[in-house]
Amino acid sequence: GHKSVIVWFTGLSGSGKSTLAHAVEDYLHKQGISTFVLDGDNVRHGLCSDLSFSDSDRIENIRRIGELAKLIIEAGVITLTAFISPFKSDRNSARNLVPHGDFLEIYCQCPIETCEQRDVKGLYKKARAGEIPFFTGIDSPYEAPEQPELVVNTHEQSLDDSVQRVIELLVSRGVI
Ligand code: GGZ
Repeated sequence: GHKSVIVWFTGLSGSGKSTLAHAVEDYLHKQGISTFVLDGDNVRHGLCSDLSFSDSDRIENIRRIGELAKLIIEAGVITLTAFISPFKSDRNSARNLVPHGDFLEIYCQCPIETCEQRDVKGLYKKARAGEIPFFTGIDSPYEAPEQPELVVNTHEQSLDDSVQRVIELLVSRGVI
């Protein structure tokens, strides 16, 4: 058995949130544990397709994701969310939707220079060229978590190491 919790990844675009969430999911699936990953690919194109990247729309994006994650854990499924979620207050609102201990915040720390070098989708280049306004880390803020349950440094740690750190957290918190 396992406890259903929200595992909330936060960090810049290109910091590895979604990759890590899916790698943790693969690990848990091999143990027969049911999980669900929410990320931009399955949320921003559907449930939140009416929202932009203005501060107020990001706040609404994160509010919906928090409520959705809460519903999914009520179904007994570990929910992994991978959104920039740049504002501390919105992450804390999501945390406060569920019982104490059922929300684990994981900061995917990575220097913006590295995210920009990776530039998997070419978005940093476009943002620098002024083609994407309000890009996080360039002309829109990112508030780093002060007391996350875990920090993974995706610049220095391998993906396997980061997965192990997350699994250790889940074990130490009695989730799995
Ligand atoms: C940041 C943006 C922007 C702007 C489009 N700022 O690397 P990606 O592509 O896949 O991740 C980014 C994603 C961020 O969406 P979130 O829902 O996670 O953001 S938030 O939590 O702030 O609501 C990036 C892409 O969308 N993208 N425009 N202006 N990222």
